[in-house]
Amino acid sequence: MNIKTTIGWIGLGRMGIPMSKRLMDEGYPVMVYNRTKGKEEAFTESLFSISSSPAEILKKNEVVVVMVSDDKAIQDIFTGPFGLLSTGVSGKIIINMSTISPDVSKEMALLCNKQGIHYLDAPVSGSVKQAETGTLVVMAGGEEDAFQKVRPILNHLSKLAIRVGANGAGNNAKLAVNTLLGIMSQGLAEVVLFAQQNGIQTEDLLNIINNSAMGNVYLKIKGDAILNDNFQAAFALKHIAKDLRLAKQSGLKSPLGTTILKTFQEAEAEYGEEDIIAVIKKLEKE
Ligand code: NA7
Repeated sequence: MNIKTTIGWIGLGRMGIPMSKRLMDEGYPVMVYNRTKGKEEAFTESLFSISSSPAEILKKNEVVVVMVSDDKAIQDIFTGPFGLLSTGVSGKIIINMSTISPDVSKEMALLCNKQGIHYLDAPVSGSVKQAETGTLVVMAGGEEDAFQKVRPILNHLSKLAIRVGANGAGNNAKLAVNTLLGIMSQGLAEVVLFAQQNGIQTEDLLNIINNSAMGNVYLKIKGDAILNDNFQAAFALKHIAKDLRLAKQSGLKSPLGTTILKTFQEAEAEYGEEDIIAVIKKLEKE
């Protein structure tokens, strides 16, 4: 796809801002829309314009990327008044990068296809830092042709963009990946607390884990967060609770999956806005 492809970007949250910025920095003209006004003040780039509705975004751009929080947000943006599907235009490509339920994704894909719009579900693995550095992992569901057309755009956002099947497959792959994220987060929190109870310094335990065969980037980052008492959300705990609920709807009923869903749901009211690893504060109270 030509470098001059115009991109409409919907959703200027923690992920949407750095991701859309990257495309502007790559020379794409980007038109942005966010439900709450003022978020666009984050941009100093010249190649952007502001839109007042998803409908206008679709009319004026070839490719539209949607990066919002959940199923409800997607339904509002696609089927609400002045939503994407209120326009009647065809031939465009919509890339839905939000983590939502595979069922809602398939429903939106069907509505888009009826209108001659190509729909790709393309959620990402990675957080704000990976969004800023273009090192996310994109897992896409939808037509191969549409995927190949937008691949140059996805390549600017990610270190790996992979098509895993038809519509909904990207969402299911994301739910699998995030279930592992939840399991690893709760696992790390549990062993840190266990070691503390037995008089082992957290720093020592993390040093051991990081230098063992189990050491990995994720455990290092979250271990550092625990050590520094830094629970500012890179990936909000409320989002993992949402993803695990979606995984359950998609059929996840394994022992660990069931356990972490319960933990994160219980933690959500108090720590939902904090980082996923704030689960340690909930477990500490038990
Ligand atoms: P954030 O930072 O919580 O941002 C959420 C975005 O979604 C933000 O732009 C919201 O607009 C938008 N939103 C939420 N509800 C709606 C509705 N009903 N209509 C329109 N727009 C809405 O999330 P992240 O950027 O961290 O994460 C985005 C996705 O990536 C999510 O699926 C994660 O699981 C992974 P607002 O500014 O509130 O008006």
